[in-house]
Amino acid sequence: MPVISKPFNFPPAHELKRSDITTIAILGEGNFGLVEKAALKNLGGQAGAVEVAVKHLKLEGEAEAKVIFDKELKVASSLEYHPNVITFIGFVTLEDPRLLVFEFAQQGELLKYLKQSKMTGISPDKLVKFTLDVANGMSYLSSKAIIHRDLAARNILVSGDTCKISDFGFSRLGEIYVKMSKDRIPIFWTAPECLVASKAKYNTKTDVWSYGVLMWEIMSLGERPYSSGLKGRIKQYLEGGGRLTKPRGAKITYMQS
Ligand code: ACK
Repeated sequence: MPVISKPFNFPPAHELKRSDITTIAILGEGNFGLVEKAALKNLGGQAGAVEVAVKHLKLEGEAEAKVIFDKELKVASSLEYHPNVITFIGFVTLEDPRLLVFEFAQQGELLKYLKQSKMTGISPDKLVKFTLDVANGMSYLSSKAIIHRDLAARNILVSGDTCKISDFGFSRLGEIYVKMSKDRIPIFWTAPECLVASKAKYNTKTDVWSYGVLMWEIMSLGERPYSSGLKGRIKQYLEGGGRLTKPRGAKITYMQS
């Protein structure tokens, strides 16, 4: 079954028929419900089916899941094709369970991919290419005034040799102030100026901070940033000049100024 790896003639994201979607396998749990691999028929007059990833909105409870679903629908709908951003194909919103349908990325989450590559080996060139892929994708998002706010290796997908930005449930259009409950903040990826109880101000620059942590995750092959002991005092640690340590195994030497 073909995977959507380059743009072909299909319409912008639109309402899809549930009857055109056939589940192939369950991939895991996403931010607002189950994620499945599926086959989608009748896409833009394509003969046969294409592989897609389908995100389900949980049916019961959790108003928060619905909010995240709606945000992801809104942001994903504003995107056009970009090779480093997961392609949004369409949605089912007229009947339950509601679905968001994306391009299927064969190799799955970057974080798992990096951890596996500790066993299989991976070239430094490929790691550098991954960092460039994410930078290209983020440059596109910022050109559309989208702030991702949850940039991390767990939210990047790998398709062939290419990284694609995914998971727009916490993304916003334009510069904003948000009050977030503390436990929803991915603290080790968040810029220190946003580690406040209310009115955190996010913008492209705060995404750049997260991108730095993501580069560290790539170069350390999926290790967790910072020691877990810093959890309650990461803001003070960063403001005091503390930083991520050199990724284990990195051969980079830093120039003293
Ligand atoms: O490593 P994975 O298979 O990649 O496990 C997670 C799981 O669903 C929960 O998020 C996978 N996943 C999410 N979106 C996609 C996608 N568009 N293509 C392929 N796998 C996906 C993710």
